[in-house]
Amino acid sequence: MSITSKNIQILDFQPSLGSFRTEVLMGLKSEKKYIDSKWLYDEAGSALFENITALPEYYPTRTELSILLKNAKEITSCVGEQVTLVDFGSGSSEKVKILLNEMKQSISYMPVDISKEFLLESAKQIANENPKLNVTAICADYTKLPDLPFVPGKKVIFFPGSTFGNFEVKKGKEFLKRISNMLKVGDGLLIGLDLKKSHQILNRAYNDDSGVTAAFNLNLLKRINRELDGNFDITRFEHFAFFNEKQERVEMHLKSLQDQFVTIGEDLIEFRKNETIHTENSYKFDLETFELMAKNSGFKNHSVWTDPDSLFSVIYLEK
Ligand code: AVJ
Repeated sequence: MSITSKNIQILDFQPSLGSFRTEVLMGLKSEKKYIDSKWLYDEAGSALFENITALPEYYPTRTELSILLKNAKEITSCVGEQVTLVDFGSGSSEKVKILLNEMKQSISYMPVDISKEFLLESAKQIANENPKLNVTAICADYTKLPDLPFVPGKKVIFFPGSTFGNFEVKKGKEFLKRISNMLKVGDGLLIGLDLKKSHQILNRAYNDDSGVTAAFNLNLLKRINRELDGNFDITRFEHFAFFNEKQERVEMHLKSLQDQFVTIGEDLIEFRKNETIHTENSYKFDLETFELMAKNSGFKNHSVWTDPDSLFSVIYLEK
């Protein structure tokens, strides 16, 4: 489906309800229960994530914004001004606005997000605010996107927020290779990565006092109830997040508070007390390791910007 109006075009590859059901049941029937973190982002989940980004404990968003703001001129001079910016996981598009502000030339913008309502709202707003900008909103799971629409000229993929950290190491390497294959020589990837730091800061960031992260995690069960005819009693599950030192990642789980059965449509799922559903990984990086990974995926030069406390980094990689 493709709707056209003024300077905005919409391409809809939203994952089907069937694929949500299939993945959920597969994950809940496996030995170690898991559900991929992309399913956290329905409309309610995306709104809850926006609330997370404003929490005092959740340093990544404000730190990345400060890096982008402070270095906007330098970053856009690396990225170039006449480019198509492809924004993976665009959400509210707040971060890309900093770049678009610096890019005075007319360019085009392609936000890609799995959460349709959120995507359309922010894409329409950007299109209205920038009448000369060509906006193509793509509703899709960007890990499954086979290719991008053809655009003449330079393309830069913007992948902020350390969302790359959701990938397990092998998947992350595959993703970088795939991105690199989507790009021509001279195109680029501008990526935000969360850096390794004290466990205390990390644990606090995913266990905020006001319980917003818990609500974000538990919303996944509510979503299953709503969309897949589930009967999770969310008072019998609890948010559980911690830094896994060996794996270098924050893990988010939903822990069953008792032995119980849950039905999803016709399917019956058994939980033992303290058994968990693994709902997210959030890897924390050191720059040397990531730069090596990028080199091995076909990227050449890179520039790095960080904050004074080295909490977060923004990296421009050129193919
Ligand atoms: C949007 C995936 C980068 O991993 O920090 C925030 C999501 N999960 N709090 C992250 C999230 C719990 C976030 N990413």
